[in-house]
Amino acid sequence: MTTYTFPHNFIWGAATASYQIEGAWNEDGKGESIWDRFSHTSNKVTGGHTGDTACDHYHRYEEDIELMHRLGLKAYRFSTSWPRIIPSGRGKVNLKGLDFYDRLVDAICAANLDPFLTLYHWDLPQALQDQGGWENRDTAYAFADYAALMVKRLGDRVKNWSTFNEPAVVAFVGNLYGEHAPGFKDEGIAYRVAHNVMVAHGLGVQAIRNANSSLKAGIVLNLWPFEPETNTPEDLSAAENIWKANETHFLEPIFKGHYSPESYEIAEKHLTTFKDGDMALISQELDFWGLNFYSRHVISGEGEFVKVPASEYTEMDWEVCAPSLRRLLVRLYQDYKLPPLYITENGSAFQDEVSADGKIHDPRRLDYLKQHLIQTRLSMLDGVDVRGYFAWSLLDNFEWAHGYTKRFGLVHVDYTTQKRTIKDSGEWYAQVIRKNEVPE
Ligand code: IFM
Repeated sequence: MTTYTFPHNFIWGAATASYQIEGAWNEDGKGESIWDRFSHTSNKVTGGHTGDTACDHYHRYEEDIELMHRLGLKAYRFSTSWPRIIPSGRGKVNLKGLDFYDRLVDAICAANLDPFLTLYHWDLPQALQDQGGWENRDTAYAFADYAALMVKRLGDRVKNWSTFNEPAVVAFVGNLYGEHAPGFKDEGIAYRVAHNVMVAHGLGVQAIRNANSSLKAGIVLNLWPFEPETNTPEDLSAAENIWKANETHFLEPIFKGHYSPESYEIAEKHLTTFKDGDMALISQELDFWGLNFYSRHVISGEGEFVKVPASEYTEMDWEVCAPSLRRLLVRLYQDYKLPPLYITENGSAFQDEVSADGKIHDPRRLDYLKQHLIQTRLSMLDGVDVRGYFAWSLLDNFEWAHGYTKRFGLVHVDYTTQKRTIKDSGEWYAQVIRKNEVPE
């Protein structure tokens, strides 16, 4: 039996995001976020679900940190809710909100976990959306002020700071496909949002470093490789063209300092707020970057998405294809000059049942995790500088437009009682962490 041993300093973690777990949507002075507004609007989220209570982490964070401790995690990736801290997005600070994150970070550190903080995981203050949201360049400056405030308060304990989680989802799922808050379906808005979010990232990196030069700053991108259905020249070129038009939209500006010709062709006419100096701001050197990887797209010669009959698909209808993670990583490190990498999210949604013994046997999630960890290790042996891995997610939680119908957690949450139960996959992950190796 092969075992895959990881370097002794490899960081094993799990991730969550504020809106998906915290609840307490209007407590202790918190302002409304675009996700509060969106989920409170009918027909936006499956079943009319909202994040009003979610996993009630705002009140139960100590219990959740105890769970992380039991799993043996070395690090915890979470995001802070901007409207909890600055209810109107700029100006007056809500001290109770700031105190919450202060207590949270203290408790994370007391449990010997390394906090990895993301400043923006989609819950924009609604007050800023009312002034144009990310389409308004001023939001980027407000973001930088928020970043500086957070660093001043938490930078003595939090070393790793990500500006944004998945800017592509922010821009396109929220503003072109209308499936996420704020729910627009407008190509122009989407491309302007994408650009302003990158500007905000650049300003955020500056703000983090100006506030405390010893910190590490990065960004988290979600990337889906586009792979050909077969190796015919038609399939290969169709997949490559779609990759370039879609997936390089953030990669090239951030890591090369210019838009790729393929994505700029569409973006250019919309970029009314582009300013000289933007690309230098956007492409500042980073200390690390995060990759959120879930699956791949398979493309036919006609440029159509195809399903692979022999493959397994998760509840999200995402193909399980771990080797494409390794192929993606190797390609990225050939195409770009990249800083060290954390896999900041990776995981799978499957239906779970609590069995008679009270346990959650989730062999498919366990196997997904195992296959992706093996491919992560293989990519490291290929030379990719992966420093850590964060499973998505610590807890079952609010899966955006799908509400609570998709469960990604290592820990099961009963949303009626808020009882947490570590799933088999979570127990298995704990053993991997303990031994620092993955058995085949
Ligand atoms: O739940 C999300 C997370 O918020 C961002 N990345 C993908 C996950 C699964 O869809």
